[in-house]
Amino acid sequence: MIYPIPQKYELNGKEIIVKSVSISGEFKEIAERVFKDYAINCINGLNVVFKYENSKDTTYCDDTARLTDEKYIIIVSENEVIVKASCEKGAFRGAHTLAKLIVKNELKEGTLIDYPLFKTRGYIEGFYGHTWENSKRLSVMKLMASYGMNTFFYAPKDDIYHREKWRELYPENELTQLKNLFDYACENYFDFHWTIGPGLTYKYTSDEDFTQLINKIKSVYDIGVRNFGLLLDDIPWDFQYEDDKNAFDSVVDAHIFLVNKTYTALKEIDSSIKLTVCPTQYSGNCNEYYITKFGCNIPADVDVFWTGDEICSRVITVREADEFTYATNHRPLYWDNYPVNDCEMFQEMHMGAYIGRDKELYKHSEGIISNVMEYAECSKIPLMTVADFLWNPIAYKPDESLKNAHQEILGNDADIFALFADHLCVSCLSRYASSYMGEILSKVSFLEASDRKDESLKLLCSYISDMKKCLTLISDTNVPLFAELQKWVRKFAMCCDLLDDIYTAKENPTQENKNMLLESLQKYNSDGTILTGFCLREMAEKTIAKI
Ligand code: LTM
Repeated sequence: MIYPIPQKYELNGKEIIVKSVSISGEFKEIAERVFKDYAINCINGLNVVFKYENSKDTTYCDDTARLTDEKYIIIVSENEVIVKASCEKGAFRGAHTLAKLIVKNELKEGTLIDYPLFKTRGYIEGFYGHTWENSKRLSVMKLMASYGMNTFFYAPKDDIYHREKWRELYPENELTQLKNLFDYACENYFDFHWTIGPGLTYKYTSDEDFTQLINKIKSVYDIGVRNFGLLLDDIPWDFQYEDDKNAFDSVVDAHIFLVNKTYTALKEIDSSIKLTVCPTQYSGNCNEYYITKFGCNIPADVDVFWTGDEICSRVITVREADEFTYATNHRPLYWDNYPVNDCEMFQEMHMGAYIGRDKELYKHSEGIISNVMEYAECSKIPLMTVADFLWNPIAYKPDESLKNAHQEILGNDADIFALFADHLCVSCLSRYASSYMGEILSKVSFLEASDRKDESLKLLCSYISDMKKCLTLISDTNVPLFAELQKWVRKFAMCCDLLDDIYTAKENPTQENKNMLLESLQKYNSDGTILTGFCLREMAEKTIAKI
């Protein structure tokens, strides 16, 4: 199977082995660019025609009752493949799918019809912590484009020009970097949203502040950006200035005033500008005074960010989405705080599959924007699962999507890496980690309790040996993913030591081995990095108690 899973996959005929292709048609250039990334030879091979077709077939989705520019159709016959799309975006998506089919040797005669279900599918660099280097930004964007995402929000809390020094224009060098990123987004058919968070020091009654805000936005407009975000999250709930206190009844009135004024000013600059806002209350029950008043008093075409019933929500439901829409006159655009692991979550590594979001949300929201971790390489893994869900939530299977994500990044090492990844999934989505380890350790205990000590030790020994192979793999800091995971790798090494000592104490339950195990358990527990679930500690404690 290829990911994201296409909507209508009827390639059931004769298998077609492709060694190289010859591309023609209106979208030839786009297709060749995409195929190059998959190392597919584009000379003298199977005829592939990328055809422009503007019809209901290539533009309309029954499932969403919406027009889309991302739909494509692939028709495969023995001597030819035809990819039909109504515009470049659709052709780009079709090229990725066809390339994946070819690379995975999954091309067969038949027809594939595909389109995304969620309209807005993307991620936001919106965390506290080290901002991503531009090279990382490009690398994540390229990958996510190949997984069908279409939206990026630039909102790093630690970019001083985004928040702290919002009044200051970007220095030339930084603006050039931003332009490079914007251009790259365009090449990859991403909607690029640049955002500003002035709320820490903004004076709502100050004309000068407003002029500076618009000037700053205008400076980014001048490099080509047309989508902007005004982020009022994580700012004081009180007014900072006496004049503001006297001018507005409450903070929400000041925010409504600012959003409307900004909206009007931006539309005067260019009516095509899109504005998204993040209110100061961005989670909750949807019936609170702030959010209802805020939503009902800003223009209908301004998108409103919402993180769900909590800042980091375990589940997001259709019912809550509808309540938000009812209360605010806006369908929520989810700022989903997963996989982000900043602030209090800094000891966790969020690499589990995306779960807990209603499949039908695509009919009840503007879309989902996933807030990433400061670890760009690590973020790629959960982000691929987010992308799979957003493209086709109906067919989405979290475990399979995660497995594919591991394969995408780790290739042949994916299975061994999974032994480490088993522990990296404690997050707001789920408090449980180490499900595979849990299975093994409970089998070990069962065999031991059934007086099958040899079998029990054998199983434990084989698991420890696999864990050590995994440790060798992930200790290679030349691999960017593993370099980012250092803190968790160190704890994984302690976990392997602890398992070793459990084994030794079980095999030879002497006082000396008991003490060694106690020491290693204390060492493991004193490191705050979050790794394994309770099963490991439980086994260590029970082993100690028995001696
Ligand atoms: O969620 C929002 C709207 N704002 C901040 C984020 O910047 C931050 O990354 C997350 C997670 O800590 N929480 C927030 O409140």
